[in-house]
Amino acid sequence: MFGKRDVIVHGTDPFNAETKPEALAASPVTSTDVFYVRNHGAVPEAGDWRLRVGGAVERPLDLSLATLREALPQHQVAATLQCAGNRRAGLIAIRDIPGEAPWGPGATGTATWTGARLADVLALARPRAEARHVGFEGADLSPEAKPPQRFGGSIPLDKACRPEVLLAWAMNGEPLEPVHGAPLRVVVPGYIGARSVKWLERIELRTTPWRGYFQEVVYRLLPEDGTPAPGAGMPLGLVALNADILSVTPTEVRGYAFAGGERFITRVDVSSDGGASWRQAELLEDLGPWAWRHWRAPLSLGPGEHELVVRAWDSSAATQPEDEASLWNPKGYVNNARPRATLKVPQRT
Ligand SMILES: Nc1nc2c(c(=O)[nH]1)N[C@H]1C(S)=C(S)[C@@H](COP(=O)(O)O)O[C@H]1N2
Ligand SMILES: [Mo]
Repeated sequence: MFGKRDVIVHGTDPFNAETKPEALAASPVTSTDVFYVRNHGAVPEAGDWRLRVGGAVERPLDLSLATLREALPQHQVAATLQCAGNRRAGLIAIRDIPGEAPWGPGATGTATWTGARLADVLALARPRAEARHVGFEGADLSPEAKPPQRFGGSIPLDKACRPEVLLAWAMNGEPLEPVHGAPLRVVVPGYIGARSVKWLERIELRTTPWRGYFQEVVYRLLPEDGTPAPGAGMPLGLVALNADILSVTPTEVRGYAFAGGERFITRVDVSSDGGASWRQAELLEDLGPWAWRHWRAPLSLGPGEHELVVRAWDSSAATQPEDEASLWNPKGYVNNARPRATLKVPQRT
């Protein structure tokens, strides 16, 4: 079903599923068949497909996939996608968040994306001087939206012109799967997953950010006492520094750390005494500036109960907040608290 194996399913209509920790730990590049899926409506039927580029441009475009693939240089980027709701379960444990999926650590993953640079397409369309934002609209109709509408969102024009932002038709060297946005999706490294619009059909150059439901009402960080309403709270864009634990044994702890934005991971510390003392973890394979780092630290835990805590640091010298209690928000976004795990090592008999 859905061409996905061995995932934790949070919903079937629409399909939503996260990668199990052991599958994330298996490789710094997440295998496509277990890569998380976040959908807000049904996967659209494949059909005649065109990409239209319009709005504040000198030259509106109507492109076929063949034109995109053949007329423009092809590029690859290893990039981590992370849903703003990743790790929400930790916030729900503080106080319930009805109607939102209890994502664990697996609403994130890293893939190698292949496609054309959005910048190259924009250069053909020639944005007018007043253009400030680039909007993306998918082919999927979301019944969750008020009113029901296609999924969409925008990024600043400055970011859209960066070389890392791709219109991707392949993932991990294979044609993009329907559930991940075939035939074409945006990949915006460093931004929340919601801006990497799947089933892309329309690009709109704008003077203002996207006004649709998925940017004006949701995917916004509300104050603790706030309620979702158009324009309420702050729009999420750049991903915040985050990390989680993927496996623990008495001899080793492993996990991921993702800096987000244009920052990179500089260090990961591990404590096995509840945060009283810290030791540096080893950072594993470096897939480039847009991907997470896996990390590992040896442990030698004797019999008893041990409280593990992890804190990642990024290139702005920021580290993760202490705990979820200080981060709770009504939609349950951006849980980037220090991950914790309790390990009981039995007495040897
Ligand atoms: N058209 C469309 N694009 C979309 C979505 C969607 O529901 N429809 N979900 C977004 C969200 S919230 C995330 S986190 C990522 C997830 O991408 P994936 O399902 O390929 O992992 O896609 C984004 N792009
Ligand atoms: Mo998301």
